Amino acid sequence: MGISESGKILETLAAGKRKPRVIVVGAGLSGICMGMRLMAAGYDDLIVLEKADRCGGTWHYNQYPGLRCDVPSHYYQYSFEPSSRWSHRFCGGEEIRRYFERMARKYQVFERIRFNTETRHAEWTGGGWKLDVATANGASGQLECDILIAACGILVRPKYPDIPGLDSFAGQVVHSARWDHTLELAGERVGVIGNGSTGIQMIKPLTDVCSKVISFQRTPQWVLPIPNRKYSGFGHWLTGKLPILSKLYYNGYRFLMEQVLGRGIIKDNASRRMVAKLCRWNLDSVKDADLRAKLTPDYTPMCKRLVMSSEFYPAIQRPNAALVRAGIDHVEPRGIVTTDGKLHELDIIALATGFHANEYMLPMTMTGAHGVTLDAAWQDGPRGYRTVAMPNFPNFFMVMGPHSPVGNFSLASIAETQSEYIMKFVNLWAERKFEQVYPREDATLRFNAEMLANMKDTVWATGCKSWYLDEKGVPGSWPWTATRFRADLRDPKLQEYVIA
Ligand code: N01
Repeated sequence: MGISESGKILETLAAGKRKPRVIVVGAGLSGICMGMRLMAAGYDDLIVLEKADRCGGTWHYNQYPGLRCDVPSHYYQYSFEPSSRWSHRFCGGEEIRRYFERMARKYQVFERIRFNTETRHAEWTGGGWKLDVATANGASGQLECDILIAACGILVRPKYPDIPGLDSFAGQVVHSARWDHTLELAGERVGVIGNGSTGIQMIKPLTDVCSKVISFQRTPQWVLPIPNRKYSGFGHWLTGKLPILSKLYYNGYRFLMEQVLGRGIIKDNASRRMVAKLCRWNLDSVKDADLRAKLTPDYTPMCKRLVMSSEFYPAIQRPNAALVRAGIDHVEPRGIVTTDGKLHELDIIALATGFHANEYMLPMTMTGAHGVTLDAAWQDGPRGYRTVAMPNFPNFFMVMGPHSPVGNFSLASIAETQSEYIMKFVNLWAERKFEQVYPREDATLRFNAEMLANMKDTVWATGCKSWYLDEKGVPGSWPWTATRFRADLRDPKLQEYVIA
């Protein structure tokens, strides 16, 4: 069972199978992918709960100037639903969001999404899940299902820095993930705090229109220069006529991300060294020695998420751009005061300070079998079984759950693999092979121990601070190859599950 290359249903629900009531929490690319698979297989007793008023997840919440995906669009899409019309190699946020919404509509997932509806609590009743939900207009209610799937994303809750005096700023303060579109940028003096992928992406478009742009940089970033090629009308026509081209694009970029960059992340190898050389070469393009020194990181490239940009270095060298390395002491009504005592007068402060990463379905609370709560299960940090399930949480699955390879590969591809795996359990339930299923505690502990043991070789563990590491400094992302990820999730190892 599955979705064919053309997105057609290969097998509908066979006679005699029961149809589960499924609830998916989240209508981002993961929840939509899960919904598409369920609908394609005929499991249409489906509700998707989405707390926002649009689908798209990340691509709905993030709308800051210059927002683009750092994974090529031909690979940041579902392999079974290739688009021939991507405008650029790295497309903008709204174009990506529209693609996922189009997919939700095509597979009739869209009409099953309950927007403005937040899942507050999920309780295992012994025979299924009961959910407490609340809507944006203050109403609350309960829903029940046989199978619950969390697809809540990983970088969701914006992190606001604890900077003294930030509230006293006379201008506007805006977080990248909650951009205010009424903000007039033309001619303004903007300070950008943070220079991860987000902060760096903003600099060029801001310098296009603002009178002054200051990047407040606590830790420099390595930047890999990949030009953002625009695809021509002829290119669209040709890719539309020859679907093999889409496939070639997809496989080519997948190879590059997974087998070149991805392998360099998990082992110190030739691609790690090649990336380091390319980043160094890119940095050397900065003419001013003082600026270059300020932009030079002291850690291994890819330890923090590698920034892909051929625009940042040219933009930060523009006359209306400046880079400040001195720490931020406090904010006062006129602007930011750095630890060297200097006041940087500003009209707008843009916070590109990232997210409370790896919270998954939190702050939703859950109580699974034997009264085990999510808080208790995750008291030492989010832990899961092979990224998709948790002991004591029956008939519960996650897309993009803990330890997913979010640092290495395209999230669309990860969602495909995980949702296909989850479908195997949905089918088994439909075939009455079980009433409840969850991974065994010992299998989960073994998986986590093996994963941690492999973390020491990854680039994340080479001495930097990033959202890939948890509060104890332990990396939480998949430390193996994409090939292993797909092999691990090809067929459920039912002996590693409690089945009743
Ligand atoms: O967030 P980040 P992000 N004072 O956590 C700084 C994806 N993404 O939104 O490094 C001063 O990476 C912090 O400094 P430091 C992508 O996966 C993708 O940029 O901790 N500075 C850092 O510079 C990415 O990895 C795309 O010293 C403070 C920055 O804020 C992930 O999202 C685009 C501070 C946070 O960087 C997150 O990226 C955008 C403080 N108090 C995002 N607190 C693309 O696809 C934090 N910082 C291109």
